[in-house]
Amino acid sequence: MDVLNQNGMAEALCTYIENDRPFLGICLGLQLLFESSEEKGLVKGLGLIPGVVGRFDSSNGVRVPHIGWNALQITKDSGILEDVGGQHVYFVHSYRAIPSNANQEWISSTCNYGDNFIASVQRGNVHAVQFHPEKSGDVGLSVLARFLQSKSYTAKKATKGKASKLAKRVIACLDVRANDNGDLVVTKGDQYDVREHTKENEVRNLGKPVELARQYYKDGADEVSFLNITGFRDFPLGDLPMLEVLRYTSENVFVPLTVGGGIRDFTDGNGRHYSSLEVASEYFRSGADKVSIGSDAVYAAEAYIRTGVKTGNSSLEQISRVYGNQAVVVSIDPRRVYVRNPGDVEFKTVRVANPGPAGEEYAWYQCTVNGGREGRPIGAYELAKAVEELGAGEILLNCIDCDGQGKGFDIDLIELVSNAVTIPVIASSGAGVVEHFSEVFRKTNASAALAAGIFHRKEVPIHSVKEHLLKESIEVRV
Ligand code: 1PR
Repeated sequence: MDVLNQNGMAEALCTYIENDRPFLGICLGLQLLFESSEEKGLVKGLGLIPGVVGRFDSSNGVRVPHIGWNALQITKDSGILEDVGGQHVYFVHSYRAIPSNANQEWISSTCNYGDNFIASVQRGNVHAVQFHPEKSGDVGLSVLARFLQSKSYTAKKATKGKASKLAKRVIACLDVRANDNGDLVVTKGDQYDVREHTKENEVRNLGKPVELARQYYKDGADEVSFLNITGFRDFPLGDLPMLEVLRYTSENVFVPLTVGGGIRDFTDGNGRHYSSLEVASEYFRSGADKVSIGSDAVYAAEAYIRTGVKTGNSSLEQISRVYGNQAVVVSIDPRRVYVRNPGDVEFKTVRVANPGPAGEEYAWYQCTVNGGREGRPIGAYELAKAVEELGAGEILLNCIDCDGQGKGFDIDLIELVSNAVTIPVIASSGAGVVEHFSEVFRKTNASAALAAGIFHRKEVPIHSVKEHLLKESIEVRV
């Protein structure tokens, strides 16, 4: 709104909309049509629709940000949402507008997430949607196509979809790094070891990142993550192929893309300083929807716990301040450490389902940096709570012990962390069969489950995972 006001666009937009010219607002583009928003204090909007945009209330049990796929409840036919009733579309936001008598005439669909909120509005040729059609797969593309056809809309009877909860997400993860010839390849480790155990000891090569991402999109992945696993030692903006991977992928993949690896402040060989915000901005401009921070988030959490001070300078704080919490994922790489008694360590422990090698009944989960190479004096539980306070919008929870083992997710760890925070948690590491996905969703509060090896090796297709979850009455996007 500041920018629109400064350059005179706010007034021009109001005139444009009042003249019923074709308009499609997306996400903030819907929110700015309202009178005001509580985000960053009370900010005045364009004031075309009565109502105040407020934050979701996490005290009624929902995780904020609202990230993921929900079905729409169509309340009137707006032309562009034809056939969309009951289908899942992708949302990512912490603030929303609430239906009221005063704004009722505008509402074309609502969605339920803790409470009922406005998912789309329409009057004449003016449309706005809270969800992201550009990230909602074929359903979203059809919404955009209908808007672009720009015929005059004649009201038809609205199709009502059935009530829907937030769907559980299935995410395909591509660990990417340069192989010994300098080509960017998708690789996959066993407990983070990505080298073949052969004489040549080469980096395991499981395919090309852009092609695989496209395939997973077609197969029904709800999200695709790229982790530049050697980003911690190379300067990511020097890694132009990674930016190209994002650019090419986003031309054909219309679900959210996350990119991680090496996001931190950096000074190059010529003494030029790059802030982590600049690094992240380049990723966003190249097509990423979220960035994922690993090592740098561990250092930031350690400093925050030690001093109790939020400096505002960590990568986590810098990026979430500008792009919003929902754009910042913290990727945790913990390793299980067994102990006999909870009092043996200063970190939060869990009673483990399977005792340790010497019969230990408890474990804590030690965070690591630099791709698991260095253990740090902080537990996954403590880290998760600290990064939520510093501005993380989501946690990608790996587990070095389970990575690549195909024996199932670490339920103890995922339960521990997902109960510690109110932001969404993505369970990662260890998926081997479809039943592991239903297990993690039944036994923990994870919002999404991520897998790599089983998809790359074509052992379990994504659609089989979804079919299984549906059979188990777990809501997913189909
Ligand atoms: O520390 O900010 O530079 O970020 C580095 C990022 O790279 C982190 O997100 C870290 O998790 C990741 N990473 C670093 N080294 C490795 C490695 O494997 N040697 N990959 C690595 C982590 C773990 C998962 C994996 C799941 C599922 N990969 O993302 O995809 O464990 O695997 P599975 O289904 O095959 O079991 P920074």
